[in-house]
Amino acid sequence: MLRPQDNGSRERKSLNGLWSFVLDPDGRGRTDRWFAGPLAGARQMAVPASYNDITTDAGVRDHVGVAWYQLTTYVPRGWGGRRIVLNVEAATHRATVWVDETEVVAHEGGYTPFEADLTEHVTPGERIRITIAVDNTLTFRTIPPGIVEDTPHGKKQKYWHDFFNYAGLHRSVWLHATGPEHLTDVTVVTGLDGGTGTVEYTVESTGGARVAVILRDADGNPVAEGDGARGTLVVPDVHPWAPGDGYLYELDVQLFDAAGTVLDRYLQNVGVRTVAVSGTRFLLNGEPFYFTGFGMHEDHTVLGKGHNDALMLHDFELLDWIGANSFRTSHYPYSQDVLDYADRRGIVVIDETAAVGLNMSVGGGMFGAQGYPTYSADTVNDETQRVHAQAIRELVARDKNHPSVVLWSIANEPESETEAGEEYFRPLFELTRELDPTRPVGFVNMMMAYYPRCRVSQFADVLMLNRYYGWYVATGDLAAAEEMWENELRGWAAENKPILITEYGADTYPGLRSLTAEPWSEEYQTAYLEMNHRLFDRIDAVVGEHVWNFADFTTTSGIVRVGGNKKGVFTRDRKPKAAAYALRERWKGKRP
Ligand code: GCB
Repeated sequence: MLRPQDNGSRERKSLNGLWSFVLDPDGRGRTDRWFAGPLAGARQMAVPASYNDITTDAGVRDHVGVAWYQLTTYVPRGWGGRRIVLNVEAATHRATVWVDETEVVAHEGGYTPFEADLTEHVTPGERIRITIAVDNTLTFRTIPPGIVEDTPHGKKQKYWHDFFNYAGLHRSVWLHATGPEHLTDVTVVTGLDGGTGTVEYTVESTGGARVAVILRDADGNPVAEGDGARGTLVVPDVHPWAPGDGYLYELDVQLFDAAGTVLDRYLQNVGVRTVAVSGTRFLLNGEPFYFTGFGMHEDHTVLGKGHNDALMLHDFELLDWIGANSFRTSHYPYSQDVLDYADRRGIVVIDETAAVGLNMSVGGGMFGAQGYPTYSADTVNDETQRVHAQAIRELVARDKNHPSVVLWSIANEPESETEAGEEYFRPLFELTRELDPTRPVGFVNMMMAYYPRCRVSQFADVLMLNRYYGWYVATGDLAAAEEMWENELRGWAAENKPILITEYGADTYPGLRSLTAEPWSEEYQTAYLEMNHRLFDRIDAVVGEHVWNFADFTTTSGIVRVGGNKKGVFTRDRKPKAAAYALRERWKGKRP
């Protein structure tokens, strides 16, 4: 699937704005055919946004089940004879779409795009009614998993991950048009040999029309051309894409009819770079790379997980200010706008699926539900694995061309110390490598699968570890924490793989100060991070540090969360805590 684009051969029309919106707590809408007319009793809802925090109504915030969105719009008059497509960048977690009274598509998975061909169902110049039923329910057959408990006070959604189950149309919705014969996919794989770059391209299209490509540099000058649906372009004196230097070429892909008329066109950004793992080194363009940065969240006041360009730009400015060269899309695929911008800024990305919380023993029920085995016929099972595999397929298909993406993370903190975990993950690693042989693959290991208990890390190219010595373990005792952590880390270091510390952090209440570095104080967060850094600097196999978290974020409520998770180095509204200055000094050499 190609992202909608405006380029002279393709047009797109944004459907962002205010839609009609109504909750469906009893799940009657489908049987009662709510798509067949205007939604009764609807209020307005902003797209893109999570619906949860827009209103003042707890019923909206804590809704479990289906919510209906509806928009009446016009198909542009000039689109006669065109192929007309509806593209939804994200509907969390599952959606069914109708155009007028016709069901046109259904999709599972809250963070990857889907589309429906509307050509047969609409008339250019005429009005259409688009209705999208979005279901936020998490079950053992969804990624991420959850359970809905029927209580005397209504349905309650429980899950094993530590962020609020925001839902809705989180990203843009488009109508777009192409010619009937059109390009369907573009894949690029880049290489470097000294000062020469290569761009191996594969183009897919309907019909058998001729494909030609031109690669242009950032000034628009052609540097290589190719004829045919696949080939390798050679770029002498290449300007590689590198961390901090997001240099992009543009691959202009065109489809021609026999008379040489352009039928379709797609412009694909290309960053020429290589990724490899060698022993304990993570190599970008053949050079050892050390990751500095964060696990992040798409999480903002009012918007929830809704994408917003201004807030995105500000987050990248903060990454730059603090000296972060990278981040992980914890714990789901982020907006395509974020990845496009990371390409452009030269920020390195670890791209993660939404497979979080496949671990029923986390925190002794800290996140709300316990007493289940993780892997069993009734809990995480073959069907869950099938949904997980599909999530990996959609992630790789969406993000394969981003130079910023250097590593796939196929899950966060699953149960990985058991045989069942090993069996569950083996085929998923195989699948990811088959889909993309060019990038390393890993998953994020958690404390309960400490060295040498983990049975899944044998499949990973890179060891990604989340550890909280000094927070969840040896709370407040940094000397003990350092000793325990070092013992474990030295075990992992013997595995001869690069180690990335994907999470380490301490909840910190902004403004709470303490002379003796007490947990929750700003001083403790700084001292905790310093202890970790001393240790990482002693272990050669550590190739990166991602603090948990970039910013405070919303979680489900509970006794270990004070207005959400407070491990942010920035507050939720992006104000620095004291630790931000300490990190800036370490990562950028800048003193406060
Ligand atoms: C973790 C999880 C992350 C949580 C974090 C915490 O290990 O990966 O999602 O938010 O711990 O703060 O407990």
